Amino acid sequence: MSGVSSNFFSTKLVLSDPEIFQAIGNEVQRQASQLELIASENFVSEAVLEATGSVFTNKYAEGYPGRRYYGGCEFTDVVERLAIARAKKLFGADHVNVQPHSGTQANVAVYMTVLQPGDTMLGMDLSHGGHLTHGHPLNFSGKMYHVVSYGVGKDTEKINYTALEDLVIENKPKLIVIGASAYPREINFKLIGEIARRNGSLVMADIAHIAGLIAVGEHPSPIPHCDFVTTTTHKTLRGPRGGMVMCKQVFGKDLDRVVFPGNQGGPLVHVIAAKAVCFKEALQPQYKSYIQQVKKNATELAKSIQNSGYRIVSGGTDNHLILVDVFSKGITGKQAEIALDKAGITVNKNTIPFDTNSPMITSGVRLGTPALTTRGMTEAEMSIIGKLIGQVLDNIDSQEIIQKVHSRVVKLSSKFPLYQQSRT
Ligand code: DSN
Repeated sequence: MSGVSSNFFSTKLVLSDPEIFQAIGNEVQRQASQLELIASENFVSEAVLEATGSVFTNKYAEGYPGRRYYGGCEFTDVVERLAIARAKKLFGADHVNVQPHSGTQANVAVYMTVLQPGDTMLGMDLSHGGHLTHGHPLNFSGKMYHVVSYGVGKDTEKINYTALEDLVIENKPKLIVIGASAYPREINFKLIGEIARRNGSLVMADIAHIAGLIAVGEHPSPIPHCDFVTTTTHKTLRGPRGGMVMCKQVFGKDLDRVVFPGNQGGPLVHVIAAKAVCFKEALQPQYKSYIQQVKKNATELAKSIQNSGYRIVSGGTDNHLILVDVFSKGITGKQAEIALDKAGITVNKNTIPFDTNSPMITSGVRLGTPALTTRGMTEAEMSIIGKLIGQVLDNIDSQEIIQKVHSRVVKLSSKFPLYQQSRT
């Protein structure tokens, strides 16, 4: 049972929809018995789960607090105002919109606020750590705008700010997008802000991965330097699955109009309630200690994997994630992901800078520590997990070794229970 109460989830479903009840039960067990190292995932608190599953899912509330297109929004307004006020306090933002349904919707909202189709924007190449919505040719962003991509230096595997500025001077983008989904190093938002101002560009920081670190001062904040800051709320922030935009006051009205009615209809009020709960949690001192431990754990995990003989992209990490170059030892990211999955260690294959393999194969795997840190694991466990990862990667064709590692994974995870309390 790995520390999960069998009746943690509702007893209503078991009668009305046993198939979905079973799938949820299986997922609870999977999350509890495996080592979750996907850098963008986390385990929310029971309070966040409760708000997400609340009766606010029944409510239509198109509009904004005090200006709705539906009656009966008095408690919805309480929720949305609290979410906005807490987000402002957490990040020091001038203006906040908590309605975007996802990180992608948040980015769409900013682009539509300041760009016209065909305008030039600068974004980080996906294979260097960027995100699909930062201008990938298969994404709406790459189809709708003229995108110029920047990346990391070949020698350092860190963002090359000089090359980035050269691209800005050459292409005069209306918007510079800075932020990443697979970049283990600190981002110099101050310098990007200076580059943008020197060259007459606007700048948007997408902090989806590092929002939690920024909230507690464990990564420099983009707020003073960027016109817009977007984020998801479900990664290091440890809230419900959703998005948010923060911006300078001058863009607030236009941005709000783009989110609704421009892009979305009714907000997900139950999710906004859960966002408010997550922001309150992130304002507590325990959350800062949690994030500090996330970073220590990532550093230790990187060291342990390195000691097992694997190359860490850029030589280490400054945040919550690590990119491991497995292809330098002759295996692909896809093979590594499958073998680790069999051992109960969940990661995702990921391209590494200048990858020679396709995105479906890749030369690397991406690992992050937010979820395991939520479970209470510290450096001692990271050191063990790094060795277990090394054993699996060294023996991807040995079912015997993978099975042995799997037994150790089950034992280790059972010592760090997840969702112990029954809700019934
Ligand atoms: N898919 C997310 C991640 O895993 O980083 C980014 O949107």
